[in-house]
Amino acid sequence: MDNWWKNSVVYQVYPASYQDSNGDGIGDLPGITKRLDYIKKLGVDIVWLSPIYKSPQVDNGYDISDYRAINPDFGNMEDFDKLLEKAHDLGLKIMMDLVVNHTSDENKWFEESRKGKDNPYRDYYIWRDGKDGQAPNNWGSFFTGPAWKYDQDSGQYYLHLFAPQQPDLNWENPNVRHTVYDMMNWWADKGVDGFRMDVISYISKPEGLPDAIKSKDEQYGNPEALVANGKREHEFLQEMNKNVMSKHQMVTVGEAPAVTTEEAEKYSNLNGNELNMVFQFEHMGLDGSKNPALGRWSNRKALLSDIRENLTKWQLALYGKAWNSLYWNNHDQPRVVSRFGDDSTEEYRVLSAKMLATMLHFQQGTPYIFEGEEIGMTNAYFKKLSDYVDLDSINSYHQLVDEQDLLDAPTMLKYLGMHSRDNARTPMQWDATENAGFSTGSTWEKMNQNYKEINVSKALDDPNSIFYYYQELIRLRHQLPVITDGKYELVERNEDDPKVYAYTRRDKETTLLVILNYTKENLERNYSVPENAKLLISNYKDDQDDRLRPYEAKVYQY
Ligand code: ISL
Ligand code: CA
Repeated sequence: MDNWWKNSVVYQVYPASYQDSNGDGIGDLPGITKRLDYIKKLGVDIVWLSPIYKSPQVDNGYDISDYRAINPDFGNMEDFDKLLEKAHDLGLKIMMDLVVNHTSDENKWFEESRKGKDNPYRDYYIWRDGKDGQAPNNWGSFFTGPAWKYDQDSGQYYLHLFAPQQPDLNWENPNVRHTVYDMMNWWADKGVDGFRMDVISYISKPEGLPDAIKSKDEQYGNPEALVANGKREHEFLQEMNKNVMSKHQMVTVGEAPAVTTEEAEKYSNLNGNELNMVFQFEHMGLDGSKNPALGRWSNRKALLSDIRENLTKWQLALYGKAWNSLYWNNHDQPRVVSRFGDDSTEEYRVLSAKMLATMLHFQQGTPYIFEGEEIGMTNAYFKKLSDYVDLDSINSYHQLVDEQDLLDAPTMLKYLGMHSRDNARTPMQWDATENAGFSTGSTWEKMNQNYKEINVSKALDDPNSIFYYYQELIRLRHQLPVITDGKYELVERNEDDPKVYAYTRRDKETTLLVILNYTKENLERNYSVPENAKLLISNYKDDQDDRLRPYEAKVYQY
């Protein structure tokens, strides 16, 4: 079917944290293969694998040293072929992560490139002379510090928007672009079904690489506004599409920080000459600090009014023009039940996880579920800095606490507990045995201590679990076209309600009415529900017309 991905649901696997098969404490491909039956049971259609390529793992595989080899910790190409074969036998598609804004500094292209100005690979990366003994411009890296690194031997600087070990590729160079397209075709010929494209909105850098705006007390300027959605962005993606996507049946999603709805209409336009959809980030920024110098580091709760306004904006803007992706979680984000829900009691954890799932899964777009979300895994809330392994968390701590003195240590630890990427990366909780059945060895990332209470085995034994609720949401999406195609509308006067979110989805035959209590309060609310409406799904066993119980979610069909 054309556009088969429109009523599909994607499940993201973070390979290092899914299932270890050989006791070295690191998840691997044979481990994932073994768990494909579980993923199939959930009912999803597509499995997105975070990077499995050869990599020194400075940024957990988002630093690739060989695009055509498997990271030895994860297995080898034969293991990958087996995984792909079993997935296809089960009717699951495999989506690979594609990280081509930058490579690892151990990639052979970069090793050549840094050999000198005359090397044929020099122009694969972004090298510049300094300015008055300083970096070429004032850009800061997204992982703290400057975005430029000086190379003694050649006397030039190279650009790295992320870690110094992640040099940015030069997309102005057609050889770079065609090398990337060849590599993508090689994977597609192998049988992979699509790509999730890492920070793809950053590949077209501005001419002249001008300074970024920066306030007096900031050490570096934030380059995001300059590098995102650049001048040649859409040209590059259309070229990629012609050279790769148009030749295969595949699904593509671009990770697109700083994307606006206007830009998304181009990236994921319905002509299909760029990408199928993009990940927008606006709803992920709603609980950031009010102080720009602190970025996302805060423990502020997002307001329902902000979430509702943002989701509604995207639903309306892209309708009939482009395609949304829907997500609460990924390997960079805190656990949604801890973030927008309530993990303070077992009852609230289960109710609020289902409420948030309902909010998202009845919207238009392709839903993404991050491993463990389907059992309501929570933030890890580590207590000590030494528990954290993510370079972004550790760098941010040192910058804000030690260098800039903007936060004291206990406050930053609290903020890490809310927003560190490690919260998403603690190993998958399979059962109540040691290390949650993830590994018999000592794990690369500390376990979340609550695995005896929250795990897959328990969820599968409980008919009221979050797992079966997600399974039902997926089943409904596959069954009811209105969830894929229906028009979204906010319920009248709902925009003023600070506690309840209510919307409809409608096609010629059917209307769905979604009503969600974002709070733990027992609310008096009377939403007019037609006589003939039937309750399609709810996180409570019975229905009460004029009340909304804590975190109640209900969907009527008429
Ligand atoms: O992780 C972040 C904070 O929540 C983001 O700023 C993140 O760096 C940004 O979304 C880009 O993420 C992607 O590229 C990074 C990699 O570290 C992330 O894991 C990846 O998802 C660099 O490749
Ligand atoms: Ca292993």
